[in-house]
Amino acid sequence: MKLLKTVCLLLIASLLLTSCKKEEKKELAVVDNANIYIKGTMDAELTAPPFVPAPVGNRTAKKLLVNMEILEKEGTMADGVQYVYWTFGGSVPGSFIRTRVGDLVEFTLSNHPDNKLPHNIDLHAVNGPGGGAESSFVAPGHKKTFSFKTVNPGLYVYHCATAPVGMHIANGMYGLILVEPEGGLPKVDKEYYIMQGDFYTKGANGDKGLQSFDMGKAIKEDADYVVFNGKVGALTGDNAITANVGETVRLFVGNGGPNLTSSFHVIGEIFDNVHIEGGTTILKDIQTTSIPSGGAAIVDFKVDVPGTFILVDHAIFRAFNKGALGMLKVSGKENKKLYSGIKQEGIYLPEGGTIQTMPDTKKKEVVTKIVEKSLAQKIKDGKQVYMKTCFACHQAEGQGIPNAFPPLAKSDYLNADVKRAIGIVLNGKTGEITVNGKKYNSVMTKQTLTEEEISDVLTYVYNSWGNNKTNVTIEMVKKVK
Ligand code: HEC
Ligand SMILES: [Cu+2]
Repeated sequence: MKLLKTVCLLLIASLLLTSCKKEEKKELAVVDNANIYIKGTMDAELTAPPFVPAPVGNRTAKKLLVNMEILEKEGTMADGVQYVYWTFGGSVPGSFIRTRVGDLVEFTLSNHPDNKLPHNIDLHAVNGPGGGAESSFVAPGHKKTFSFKTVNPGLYVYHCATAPVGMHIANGMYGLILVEPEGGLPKVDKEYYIMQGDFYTKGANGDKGLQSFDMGKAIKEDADYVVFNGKVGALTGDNAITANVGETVRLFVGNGGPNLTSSFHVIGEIFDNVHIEGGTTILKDIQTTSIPSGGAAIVDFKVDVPGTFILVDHAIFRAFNKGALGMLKVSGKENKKLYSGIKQEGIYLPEGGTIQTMPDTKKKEVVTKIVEKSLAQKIKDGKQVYMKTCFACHQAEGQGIPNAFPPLAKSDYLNADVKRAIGIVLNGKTGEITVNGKKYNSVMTKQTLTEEEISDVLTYVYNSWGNNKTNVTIEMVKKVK
């Protein structure tokens, strides 16, 4: 009996020991990727969606030169609807970057001289402060280079991280970078690049003309458009992605957000493999995969029958009412064993049947009384509004950001005309202005604030940083409105 006990104990001890050793090995593996030897230099191939660069295969790790240009340019959101996109490489999502573990990526980010704003890049594939954001902040007409080693295999989002971050992302500043494992991903027949994004426009969905960004809706997460690849119809009709019966298809799917999580689904297909959240874990036989904002997934499946397969965000109003709908057209021979098509058709008349009506949603008018607060209270409340709403652009001490956001501190422009300042907060501002002798030609979005909040925030601004101490009343705001 005693002998048996000792043997048992020894067995348990050795089991514990070996499991510890395994842990150790795992940790070493990560360190190993950081130490993979690089051999030679090559230019990275970059592609616009829905295409991806050639697979890495079994090439050795290299110094990989990535040259990406930021372009702010007008494009089409939907039929008759224009939007000014901010892009990495001229497309939404930005150019696809394909690397392997151990590559030393030398990244050069150029901000086109015609652009209006500074930008930067945060790549989720980077182990380093801000994912590169801190090293890549670049003004129009400038470029910056930084480098990083790819350590963790997976599919990663990159995005602009310049304040106000949400606005840069909402305007299209995101894309994907793939880090393939040693030896590459398994071979498939077709590969495509798809990325979801939500957009917020001044007008409602479908309102024609050039639409500008709506900060208020973005904060409320009330998207007018939810789309794949930057616009309604980027992947439908003649733009559909294609495959032939019998082929394997891999989709690199990302979600730029800025707000919404995607319930990514292909109608009439089942994903054979899903790299959930773009990582190394593979789930099999998946119907819908959740892709968080700022996340990605790699899905693959074999197409067995011909037809049009619809790609959707299965939060389904987004697909049929806001644009999150794409198409995969598969051609080839039918396979009746897998799918019969219609076998019989007849008429069915059940009893009853009701017509449903929509609930009445008439808005109730809210009447509020004007109550002027004390100056001290207004300054206190105004500071809160400022830190929430204006701070991202005009900065903590109202100093602004050179060449991008004008100063509010000791601003001659501000102090010269209070009505004009109220108008700017109410309606936003574009076009060239001169503040303290420096020219600015940029965009301030309309701020969705109440009259009271506008009177508070401007009173705070006027009573701070050496400005002329104007007390902006609610009455004054009402007059300008
Ligand atoms: C998204 C960034 C952004 C936010 C947020 C923002 N502004 Fe601005 N603001 C700008 C830009 C850009 C301009 C210059 C517009 C131009 O070039 O026509 C500007 C101009 C101004 C001006 C006139 C120029 C000056 O320096 O005196 C005032 C006043 C102003 N903003 C106040 C505010 C206040 C108050 C808030 C918060 C309620 C606010 N802004 C929020 C970007 C922003
Ligand atoms: Cu940006």
